[in-house]
Amino acid sequence: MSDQPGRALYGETLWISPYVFSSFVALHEKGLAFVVDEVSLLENAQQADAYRERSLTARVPMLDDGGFCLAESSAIADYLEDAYPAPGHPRVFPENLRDRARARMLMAWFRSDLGAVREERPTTTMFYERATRPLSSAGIEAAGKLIRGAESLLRPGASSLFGAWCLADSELAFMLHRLILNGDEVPARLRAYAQAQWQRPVVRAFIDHSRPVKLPREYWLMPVHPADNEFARAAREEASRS
Ligand SMILES: N[C@@H](CCC(=O)N[C@@H](CS)C(=O)NCC(=O)O)C(=O)O
Repeated sequence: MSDQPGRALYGETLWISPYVFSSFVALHEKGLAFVVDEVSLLENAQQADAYRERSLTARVPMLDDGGFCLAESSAIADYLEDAYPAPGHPRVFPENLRDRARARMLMAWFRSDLGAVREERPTTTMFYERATRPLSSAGIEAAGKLIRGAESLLRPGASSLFGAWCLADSELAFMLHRLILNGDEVPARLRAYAQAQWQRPVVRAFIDHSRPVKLPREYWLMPVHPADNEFARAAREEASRS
């Protein structure tokens, strides 16, 4: 664990966490220098005393900003916007109050709803092997809800939700890529928007970051995954056969 005064983002070793992605993008877009300290969730390192005490949540991401530690990606984004405001630093949320509220609404929505998209199209299927099963009816319903929400906010031809990039654009592009990369249906307009957002240099820096070539076998065996998750179940069945 980094003991340098300065700024560190605690992420994870596979570089597949959507929440670490959010904090990584926010820090970069703010123009702040930081190091990434990788916590091995596979080895349960988030439960080590020192990390648990500093993060309170024993989860990643955690930001250490000169000794001030903060977990929860949405709190990290809010803190960065307040601690490093415009005009000295680029905004990560829209300037307009209502757009800002909408951006935060979207980010809260991605974290609290649309569970079937997150479960059936986990980030392992974006960065490692693609999903092999079609979306279930719950998955289709959640994907439809995501698509309808995005379509009603994104004006035709717009390359960002609120007139200029904000963190909700990167998060929406990330959510849509769960579907796009797995060959699920996404309307052309949204696909074009998400693919353009995907090319943003900071987004690419996360996506293209080196990660283990193969998804470690233990990943889906981690107790943190719900027992009824199809990927966790398949991994347990495979482990019991070998
Ligand atoms: N709501 C949290 C979610 C963080 C989260 O779920 N982190 C996962 C990695 S994607 C984690 O640390 N899992 C390990 C554990 O819960 O023990 C946020 O937005 O930061």
